[in-house]
Amino acid sequence: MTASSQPPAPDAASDKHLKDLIAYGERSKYVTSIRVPVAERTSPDEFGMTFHVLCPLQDLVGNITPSSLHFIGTHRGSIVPDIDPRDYRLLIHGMVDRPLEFTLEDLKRFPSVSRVHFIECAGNHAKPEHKTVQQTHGLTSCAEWTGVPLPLLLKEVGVQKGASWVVAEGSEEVKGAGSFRIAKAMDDCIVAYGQNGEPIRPQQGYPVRLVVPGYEGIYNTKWLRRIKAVDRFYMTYNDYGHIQSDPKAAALSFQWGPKSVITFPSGGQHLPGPGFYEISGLAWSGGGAIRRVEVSCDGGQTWKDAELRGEAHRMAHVRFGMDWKWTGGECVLQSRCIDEIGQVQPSTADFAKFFNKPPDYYKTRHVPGLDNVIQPWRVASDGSVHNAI
Ligand SMILES: Nc1nc2c(c(=O)[nH]1)N[C@H]1C(S)=C(S)[C@@H](COP(=O)(O)O)O[C@H]1N2
Ligand SMILES: [Mo]
Repeated sequence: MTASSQPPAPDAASDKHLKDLIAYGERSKYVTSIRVPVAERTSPDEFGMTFHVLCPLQDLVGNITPSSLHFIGTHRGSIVPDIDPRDYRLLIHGMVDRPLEFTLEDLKRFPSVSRVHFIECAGNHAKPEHKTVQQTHGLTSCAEWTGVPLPLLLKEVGVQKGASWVVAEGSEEVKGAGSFRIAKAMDDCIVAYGQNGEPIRPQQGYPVRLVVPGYEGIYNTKWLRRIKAVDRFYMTYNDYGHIQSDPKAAALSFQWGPKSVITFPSGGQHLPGPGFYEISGLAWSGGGAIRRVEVSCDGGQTWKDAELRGEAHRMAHVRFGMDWKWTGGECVLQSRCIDEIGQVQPSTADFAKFFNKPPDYYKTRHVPGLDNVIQPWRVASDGSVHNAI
C-alpha cells in the first residue's frame, strides 16, 4: 500500500463521526436546501465579495428559519467580523446620565427575553424576471431572538430629557450605523445574543446584534458596538431611505407593511397532476401580528380564508395553509393578509395607484419604499409554476 491509498487512521474517522453526527448535529445528507446570492450582482464580485444572500423559503416548514438558512443582508460583502466574545464591548452613551460599557457577560446578567421576529431587507423586491420564491422574497427570515430588552439598558444608563433619536453602530467602520426614534428603542427592541437557542451566528452579528421588530432590516445592526442617544435625526450611511424626495416613498420606509407569499406551489415547482394539494405560505407584518390570510385561486376575483398554521406572534412569520383541488387547468394563485391594526396587503395595481403610476408600472419598476405587494403564481396546465407579477 502506498501512503496515499491508506484508509484514514481510526482516530480521524471517529473524530469525523463525532463531529458530524454527535458533537454538533448536521442535517440529513438527503436534505440539500441552500442559500444563494442575489442574481442582480455577480457573486463573488471582483473583490471576492458576496452581497445579499437569499433564504430558500420554498423549502422551509413551520415558522422559524433555521439559523444556517437565515438570509444574509450586507453591504460590506462576505467579510464577517471575527469578534472574540471576551473582547466584546457595547457602549451606550450620548444624552445619558451614566455612559456605560457592557461586556457580553454583563449583558447576560440582565433578565433575558426570547421573542420570535422576522427580519426583512428593504431590497426584497419581486421582479418579473425572478423565477422562484427564493428570488422574489428570499431576503426575509424569522428567528427566535434572545437577549436584553433595550429599554432595560437605556434605563440603566438614564436617558436624558430631550433625547429623541438613537444611533446604533456596528463594528465595521461607521457603515453599519442606522438611526431611529427613541420611542421605538424604548418599546420592543432587543440587544440580542441568541438565535434559535444558541449564540447568534457570525453572519447574523455574533456576538451581539440589535433587533428592531418590524423595521426594515438595515436597523437591525449586527456586530453592535455602540448606541448613542441624540436629540435629532442623524444621517448615517444606512439612512438614505429617509431622505427620499418623494414623501410617499419616505412614508413607506422604516416599518414593513403586511406581507405574505405562497411558498407552495411557487415559481419553479411542478405539480405532478390534478388532485388535492395543500397551498402553503408565510405571512408577516411590521405593524403587529397577522390576523387573517386569504388565498385566491382565480387571479384575485374570489378569495377564501386560509388557516393560520402556527401561533401568530407580533412582527413574525406565521405559516398559513389551505386545502385546494387542482383540476388541471391554468390558474393564478395568490395570498393577501391583514394584520392586527387592520392594514391590508396591497396589490401591484393598488401600489401603482398610490404613486399615480399606470397599473402595469410594477412590470418595469419596483415600487419605491418597502415593497409588500401581493405575489401571484401562475400554474400552467402542465403543472409548472411561474412568476405572474
Ligand atoms: N453591522 C451591520 N449591521 C447590519 C448590516 C451590515 O452590513 N452591517 N446589514 C443590515 C441589513 S441591510 C440587513 S437587511 C440586516 C440583515 O440581517 P441578517 O444578515 O441577519 O439577515 O442586517 C443589517 N445590519
Ligand atoms: Mo438590507
